[in-house]
Amino acid sequence: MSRPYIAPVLQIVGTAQSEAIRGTALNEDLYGGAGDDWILGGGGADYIDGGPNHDTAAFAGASSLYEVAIRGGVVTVEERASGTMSWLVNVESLAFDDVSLDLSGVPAFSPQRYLASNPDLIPLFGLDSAAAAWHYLQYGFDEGRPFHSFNGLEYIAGHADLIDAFGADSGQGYAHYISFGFAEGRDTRPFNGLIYIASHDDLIDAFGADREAGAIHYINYGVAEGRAQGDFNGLDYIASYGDLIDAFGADYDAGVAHFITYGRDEGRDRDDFDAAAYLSKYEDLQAAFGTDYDAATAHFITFGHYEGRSDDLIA
Ligand SMILES: [Ca+2]
Ligand SMILES: [Ca+2]
Ligand SMILES: [Ca+2]
Repeated sequence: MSRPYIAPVLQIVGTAQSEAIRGTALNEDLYGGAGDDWILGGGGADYIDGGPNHDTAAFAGASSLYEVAIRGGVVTVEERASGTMSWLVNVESLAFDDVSLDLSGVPAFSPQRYLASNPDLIPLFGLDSAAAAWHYLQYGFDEGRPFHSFNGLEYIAGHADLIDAFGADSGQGYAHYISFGFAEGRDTRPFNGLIYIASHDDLIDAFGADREAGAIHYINYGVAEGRAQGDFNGLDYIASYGDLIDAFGADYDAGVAHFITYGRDEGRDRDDFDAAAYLSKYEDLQAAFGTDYDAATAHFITFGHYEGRSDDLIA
């Protein structure tokens, strides 16, 4: 049962310090900002974003007066008597008069990341975080919408002007895509932190299969060092080995991660599959895929390997 969104009458924005923030009986948006904040909505339908660090949302009276629910990364606290509901993100603890509730296991939720992951919602909400979080709560969760598929660091890493403007600040990446990048038609996945790591032996040693660390390294150091973003191809790697075909199918990122975690140390080749040769042998594949080598490689992994086809021009 969905409820209408009620816009707040007040916004209260904290500082980067740890602090106590008190709302009123009105409907408010309360932002803790950085620091370990203690936030009291004070009644009404409040949107509370604790921000970074360990934050506590306080509610007057005993816990039995309230109903708490968790949907994805959004927590709701409803007053049983009135039915008034507040919704909270990035809050790590709830404090009632009689008891505290640990929320540290609830995943982080960025309304802007949610919008960037669901571009059809960008024209509806723009930078209105409270309304975006409300949409997730009322619709997005049940619709199975993703809330963190957009990667702000990889978005920045793939656009030189954004590296200059923002550095490794994922939040700026979300906001830029919502405000500008979406309308400009910018590529949302222009850089892959795993491919970057897999293409440089020293980064494999330093980071393993940590794609965010790869993006941060490229933004902070790699671009200035003139490093290549990398051309490791997860499908070509999988197609090179029958055991990987069986294990991963045509899962590009799984192939890249396997090479980083195991394949390099096992002495495996990065690419021992010749997609051009594979295509050249089969007219039906040429008709289907033209010169799309990735599509041909995916075909080999999913079907060709099991049909006894090969990239071997002699056989
Ligand atoms: Ca604060
Ligand atoms: Ca309030
Ligand atoms: Ca927090």
